[in-house]
Amino acid sequence: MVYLLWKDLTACEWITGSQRVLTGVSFLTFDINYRNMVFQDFENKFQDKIDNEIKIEPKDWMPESYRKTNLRQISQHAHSEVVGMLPEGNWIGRAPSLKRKAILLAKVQDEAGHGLYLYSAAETLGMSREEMTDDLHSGKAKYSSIFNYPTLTWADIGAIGWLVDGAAIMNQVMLTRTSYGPYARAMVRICKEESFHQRQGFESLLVLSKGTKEQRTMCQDAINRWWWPALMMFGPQDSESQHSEQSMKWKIKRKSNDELRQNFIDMIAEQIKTLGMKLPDPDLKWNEERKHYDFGEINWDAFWQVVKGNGPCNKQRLDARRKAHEEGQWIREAAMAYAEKKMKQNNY
Ligand code: BYC
Repeated sequence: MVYLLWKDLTACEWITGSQRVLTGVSFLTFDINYRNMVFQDFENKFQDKIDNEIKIEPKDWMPESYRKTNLRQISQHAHSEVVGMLPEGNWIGRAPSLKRKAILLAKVQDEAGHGLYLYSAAETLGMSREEMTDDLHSGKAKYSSIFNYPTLTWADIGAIGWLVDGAAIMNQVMLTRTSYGPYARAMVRICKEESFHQRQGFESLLVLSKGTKEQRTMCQDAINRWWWPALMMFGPQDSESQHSEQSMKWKIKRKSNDELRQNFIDMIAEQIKTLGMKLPDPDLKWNEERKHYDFGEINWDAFWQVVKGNGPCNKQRLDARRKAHEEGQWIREAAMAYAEKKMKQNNY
């Protein structure tokens, strides 16, 4: 475009016989200024759309860093759904009744579906599913810290449903209004399914909380172990969150990490009363002035250790994903061969 303009300008000056000659240096300045002007114009229009709640769609112009931020977040989110199947899948064969087994199977299948919608949304930003999978397996891409803890007893499955899916919904409801269209639309269905997941988790713990002494102890123990990791799901404190400010400006995120964490604590601190259990935080206390619960210090060192790959199950989780991928190679090949055969039959 700039080249054409330069050509037009010289042609025009030649035609009008202008004596003015643009030197190499002035052309360069012109070129840079022109590019900045065009870019600024695109960027202003882009931000106007966001400010006016118009969704950004795959073929729309977007700043490269907006594309990268969405790609990073959506693919991490997809990986979390897929890795998140592992701790729960661990209990499918050991669920205490047929009813619980059927519910758990359905839930784990839902998570696989969420992963697929999200990978598809991320692909619209120009990265293939294969590349995203490779990034997960090589450790380059992150997934939620929460899935690096073991599921030691049946009560952990209830605690995951209630606390982990509960934290996920708190975050994801705002994502149904995120500025990137394909991500927002994927989140609508995901949220509907997640709210069923949370309720089934709570109901499962409610049964345990009304059960035998051993069942009540098991329920409390699971809550003790999942509480702090669930709070870490919302990410680092706002003061340490490197992406929040820009993501809020672009309305990728609509609430900050700390705001969502506080909303979650306020909700759970009330719900636990129905269970007759305790949250493992001696500093948890209603603050009448703030109209929120105060809570204790989160162990951020432990959080960053897990994020960096040193949590209790990081290695196990990635090994399981790599193995599943290798063992699924023949299925991918068979699906490709079938698709090629069909295309030939239909003369494509
Ligand atoms: N774990 O600047 P920040 C589910 C990283 S699955 C690991 O605040 P951002 C379910 C962060 O990536 C639910 N890493 O980042 C499935 C960044 O590092 P990079 C999963 C974390 O993106 C199965 C750095 O720390 N939900 O529900 O503005 C069964 C600085 O953070 C974590 C989603 O993925 C973490 N917890 O905000 C059951 C929701 N927190 O990337 C349930 C979508 C932060 O620069 N994601 N980091 O290397 C988000 O909303 C945001 O990405 C976050 C972080 C709020 C998580």
